Amino acid sequence: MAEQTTVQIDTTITKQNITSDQEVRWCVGCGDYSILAQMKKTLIDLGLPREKTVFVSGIGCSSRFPYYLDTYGFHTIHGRAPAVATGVKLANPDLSVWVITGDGDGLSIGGNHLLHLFRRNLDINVILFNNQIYGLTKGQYSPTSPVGKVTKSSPYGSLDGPINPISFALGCSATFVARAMDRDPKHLVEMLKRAHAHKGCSFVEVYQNCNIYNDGIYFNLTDPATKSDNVVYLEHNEPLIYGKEKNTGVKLNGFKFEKAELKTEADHEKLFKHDEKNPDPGYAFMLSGLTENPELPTPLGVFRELEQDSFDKMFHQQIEDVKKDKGKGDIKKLLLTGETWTIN
Ligand SMILES: Cc1ncc(C[n+]2csc(CCOP(=O)(O)OP(=O)(O)O)c2C)c(N)n1
Ligand code: SF4
Repeated sequence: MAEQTTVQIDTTITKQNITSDQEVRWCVGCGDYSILAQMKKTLIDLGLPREKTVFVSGIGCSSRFPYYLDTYGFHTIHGRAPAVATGVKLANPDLSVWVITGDGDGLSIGGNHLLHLFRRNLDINVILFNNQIYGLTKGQYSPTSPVGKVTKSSPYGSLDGPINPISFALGCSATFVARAMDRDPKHLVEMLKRAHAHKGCSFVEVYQNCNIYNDGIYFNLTDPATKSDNVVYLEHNEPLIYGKEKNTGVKLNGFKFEKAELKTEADHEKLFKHDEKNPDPGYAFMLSGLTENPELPTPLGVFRELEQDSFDKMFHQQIEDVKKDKGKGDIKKLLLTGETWTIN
C-alpha cells in the first residue's frame, strides 16, 4: 500500500540552498518577506528534504511564494491551489505539501475549493496570508476587509460583511486551525511547525501587512506599546491571560466571553482553561468570535486540533481493500463494461 512514510531528516539544508535564484518581486517592507524567512527557518529546523517538499499557490502577491524557495512548487491559477495540491498529495502521499494563498485567492474565487480541502482533511498545510486587500491587483477590497472599507473598488465604503477565516475553517470542519502574525516571527515558526506535525489538513491564518495598499491594519496587535493589551496567546490547558502586567483574563459567562480583572487568587480561579482538543466545534467557534469583539483581545495560536484519519490515508487504504477483495483492475475491461455503441 502507498503508505504515508516518515520522511528522512535532511541535515544539509541551509538558508542558501533552500533559497531559489529568483529575484523577489514583493514591495520593500511587505510582510511577505517575514513569512518567507520564517518558512525557511521552519524547513531548515525540521530538516524537510527539498525534493520531498512542494509549495502550491494560486494567484496574488502572496502566491509568488513558491518561486522563492528551492523546493518543488506550482504557481497555479486563481483560487485553485487546493485542487492541484490534492492531486499532488494523492499521487505522492509521502510529500510534505503546503498551499500558500491570500485572503482574496483563498476566500473569494477559491472559497469553495478551500471548503472541500478542509472537510476532506487531506494531510496538507494551508497558509493563508491575510492582508485584508487584493495586493497584486492594486488595492481592491477583499472578503476579509471590514465593512465601510474605502478602496479603489469601493470608493464609498464596502457594504458586505467580512469573513473571519478562522470561523470559516472551523465551519468547514478543519482539524487544525491556528493564527499567527508576520511580525511575531518566533510564534509564526511555532505555528508552522505545529501545522506540519498535524496529520490532516492544517490551516494557519497569518496576519500580513501590505504596506502599499493597506498599511498598519494590524498595528495595534504588532506595536510593542499596544500588543500586550490587544493580543492573547492560546495555550492548551492554560487560562487566557493578557495585558502588560498579566492582570487581565478572559472568562466564560454562559455563552459569552467576558473580560476579567485579576486581582486575587479567586479571580484566577474563575478563568476557564483553553482546550484545543475540545471536539465541540461550538467552543472553538466562540473563541474565533473574540476577533470581532472590541472589548476583548485577539487570539493567536491553535484554536483547535483534532485527530482524525486523513483523506489520503483512507483513500489508499480503500484501494488496497478493494484490490484484496476483487483483484487488480483492468481498465480495458472496465471501459467495455455495460452498454457500448459503435458509431458508423
Ligand atoms: C480568474 C481571475 N480572476 C481575477 C484575477 C485577478 N486577480 C489576481 S490576484 C487577485 C487577488 C489577490 O488577492 P490576495 O489573494 O488577497 O493576494 P495578495 O495579492 O493580497 O497577496 C485577483 C482578483 C485573476 N488573476 N484571475
Ligand atoms: S502590494 Fe502589498 S502585498 Fe503585494 S508585494 Fe506590495 S506590499 Fe506586499
